[in-house]
Amino acid sequence: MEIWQYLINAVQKAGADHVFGIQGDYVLNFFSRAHKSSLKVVNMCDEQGAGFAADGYARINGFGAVCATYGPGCLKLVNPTAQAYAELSPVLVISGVPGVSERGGDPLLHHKVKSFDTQLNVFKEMTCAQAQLSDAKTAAEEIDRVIAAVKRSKRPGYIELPRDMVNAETVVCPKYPEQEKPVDKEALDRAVDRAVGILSKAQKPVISVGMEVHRFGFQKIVLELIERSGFPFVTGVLSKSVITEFHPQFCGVYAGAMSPEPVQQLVEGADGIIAVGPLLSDLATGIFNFDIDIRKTIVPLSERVIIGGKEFYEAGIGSFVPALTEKADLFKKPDTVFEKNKTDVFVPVSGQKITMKRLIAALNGFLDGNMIVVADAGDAMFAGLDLVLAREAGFLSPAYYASTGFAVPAAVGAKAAAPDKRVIVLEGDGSFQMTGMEISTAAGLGHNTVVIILNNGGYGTFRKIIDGPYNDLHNWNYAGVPEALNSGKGFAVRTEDDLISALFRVKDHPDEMAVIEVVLDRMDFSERSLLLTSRIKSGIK
Ligand SMILES: Cc1ncc(C[n+]2csc(CCOP(=O)(O)OP(=O)(O)O)c2C)c(N)n1
Ligand SMILES: [Mg+2]
Repeated sequence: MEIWQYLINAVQKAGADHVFGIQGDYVLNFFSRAHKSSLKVVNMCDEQGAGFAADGYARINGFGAVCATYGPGCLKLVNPTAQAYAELSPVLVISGVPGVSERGGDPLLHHKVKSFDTQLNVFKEMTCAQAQLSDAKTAAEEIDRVIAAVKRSKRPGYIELPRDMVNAETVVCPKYPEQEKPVDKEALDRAVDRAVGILSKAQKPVISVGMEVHRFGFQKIVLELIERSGFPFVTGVLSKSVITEFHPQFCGVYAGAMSPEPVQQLVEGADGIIAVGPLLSDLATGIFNFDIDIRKTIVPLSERVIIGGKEFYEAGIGSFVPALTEKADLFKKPDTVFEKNKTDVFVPVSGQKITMKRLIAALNGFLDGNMIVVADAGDAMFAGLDLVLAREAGFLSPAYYASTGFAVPAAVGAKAAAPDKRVIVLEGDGSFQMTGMEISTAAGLGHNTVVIILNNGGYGTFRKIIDGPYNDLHNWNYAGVPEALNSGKGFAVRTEDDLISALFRVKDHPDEMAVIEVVLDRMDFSERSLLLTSRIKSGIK
């Protein structure tokens, strides 16, 4: 089989039927072949957008791919690949590079930086495995090695395809199924007994569902633990909606000091916490402000379990959680009464200026289980944490690495991965000005995406920390964007009535793309954003 064909087959076998990217002469041959294959190639406006699209696709689909040319193309993928690495998104980066036969004497071929390997060296910092397909004999094996590492670790991988190797014949080697690491039954029993010891004494237990539950596909076994134990559960900023938020035991999104009062009390007042697969970043904990007794915590991770803060066992979520669930009779609390995060009901007040708080209340009435929300870094994400979503994994956000400009391109990937769903983008004006042009890609693909732009005149998040002209942006006619694209409908929302009529119109036109510009006061922030920035400000002083 020729290398290009093997690579396309391998991407498809890994689970992706789309690849996002932009071509260039080093990747043109591969691109044209991919276009003719059954893989769907999505041409984006910019490589950074392609990287975010592949990330959004991978977060929903479990594997994504992006393809770019050497140098200026692929180096624009650095930021989205870094985000995918930091937030466990399995994306394969494929770069067409100068041919093996062109490199003798180290010529100044266009797009080269310092050496032919500069790009590879950069990507080593943000990928779990790398391969240069410069030897046809081993190319197939190398492709398999990188893709297996991506699937296993849920981190990006990197493959360079020299342009003179695209049509070289590679040797297809037999596949051996990956051996699962055997479970140490004794260690597992010890861990479960110890956890049962904590939980059986707990009067106010809680389960916190973390990001790894989604990334490694443990939703089913965690849901079983939740239901058999009867414990209330919360999610975190990176795991919002991993389990449906319509579940009767769901109480809200916990983020340390950046949490609504009832959710903070539920978690910090607990005397037994099962925190499954968390990522305890600053943004997930209100800048590390959380008052939890570590001795009462049980933290199953993908490959180990930490109990009481110090003991490590050779078991991970996959074996530990079902074993703990089996003993649920020893600690279950089926009749516990717990307080949930409250959501406001939205009844529009005529002529009333729209605010962030009321927007979220209105969206809670608008969203349904057929929608996926992609919220960008900034107040879109903080405010978005209090949206209540019926759909599992219906909320995507770069809540740790926090690269602004994620949402519109990620929505292109999300829609490609879930074509029967409607994607709702929630993002700030600043983020939209960074990568919003990818709405053109969405329009070209006929997507019915709804982009809600929170226009607060600039980088609002920083106004509360240190304000100045560096937080201001030139104002656009955001509602005019669909007209410029010859696609979709634009709305400028200033009042509650404007908002409700825009949302009705959007619901009534399920096939139409829409941009809803929500004009907010410059100093109108969500409660969570205010809590966070006051912490940051006190750290800066
Ligand atoms: C790529 C990138 N550049 C800069 C930042 C720093 N940053 C964080 S929030 C933010 C403001 C974004 O503005 P907007 O999208 O309008 O959101 P708002 O703060 O107004 O809610 C910026 C620039 C970042 N996180 N990522
Ligand atoms: Mg803004």
